[in-house]
Amino acid sequence: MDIHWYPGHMARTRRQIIEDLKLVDVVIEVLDARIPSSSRNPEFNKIAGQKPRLVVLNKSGLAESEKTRLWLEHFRASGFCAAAADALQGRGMREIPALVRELAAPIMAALAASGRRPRAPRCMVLGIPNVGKSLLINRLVGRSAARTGDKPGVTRGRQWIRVAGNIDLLDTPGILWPKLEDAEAAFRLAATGALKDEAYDFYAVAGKLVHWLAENHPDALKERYKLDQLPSGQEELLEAVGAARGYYLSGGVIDTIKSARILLKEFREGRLGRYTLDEPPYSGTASS
Ligand SMILES: Nc1nc2c(ncn2[C@@H]2O[C@H](COP(=O)(O)OP(=O)(O)OP(=O)(O)O)[C@@H](O)[C@H]2O)c(=O)[nH]1
Ligand SMILES: [Mg+2]
Repeated sequence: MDIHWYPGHMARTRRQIIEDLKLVDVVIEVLDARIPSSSRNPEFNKIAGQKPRLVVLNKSGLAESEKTRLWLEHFRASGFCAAAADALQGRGMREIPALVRELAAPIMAALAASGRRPRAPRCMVLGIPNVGKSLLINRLVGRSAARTGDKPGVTRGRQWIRVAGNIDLLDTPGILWPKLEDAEAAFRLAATGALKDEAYDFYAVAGKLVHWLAENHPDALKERYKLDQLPSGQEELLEAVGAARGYYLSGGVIDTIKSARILLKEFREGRLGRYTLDEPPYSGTASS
């Protein structure tokens, strides 16, 4: 799978983030609950490692609950404060400001002790593209303060937003890291929608995905597309989906490109079921 995924603006954003980190007390690292490990930017530990951090597993409504629980356990065992959320469903929204305030409390206390004027805790929201940073912020503030969208790269510049109850949140554009060595992680990022369309071969990703579903969750695939049996190859599976849905080109040829697009879209929307693609490490034993 050929992935070109480090456009110049990400390098600029990364520099801006490093600059802005000096201004904030706490970092919220938003991960995709379907891929808590693949959606982790390994650079964040380097650039934000010193700040108190809350790890939020967002889109948890699209992930397997038990695996989300195990992932939370893993992050906590690794020393992070961690919470699950679903910004679309509005779940987990009360817990986050409370945890941010808790993490910021020692800094606020130190400020007060040094006689400085009290101010709201400042919190940067970090994460790879499309994990729901901006929607999470909107949910926390209870209005559409930040622009959101169902594709990566919606937030272009930084933006401060104040939450009622006194936290200042900094929305940031999603960034990836320059080199992706792990092809499996690249596939999971593409399948869940973290990469721009131009950055990957959607047909190859849909092919791999339909094959993964056929191997691991055949009943979900059969039920969604009303298939009695599943052929074995990727191409044949996309053909079966296209035939079942009536995606034909002139001459009776099945439009497998359309099948691929629809399959990816429906998978991302959770219409094929809730899946956690990254297996949680054994609880309590893993390092960060
Ligand atoms: N199902 C589900 N969808 C979500 C959730 N959070 C965000 N989304 C959707 O995911 C898409 C991306 O949301 P954004 O908030 O724009 O993502 P972002 O992280 O700000 O993305 P960039 O600005 O591109 O880095 C939108 O279509 C949201 O509606 C969630 O918790 N559950
Ligand atoms: Mg955004």
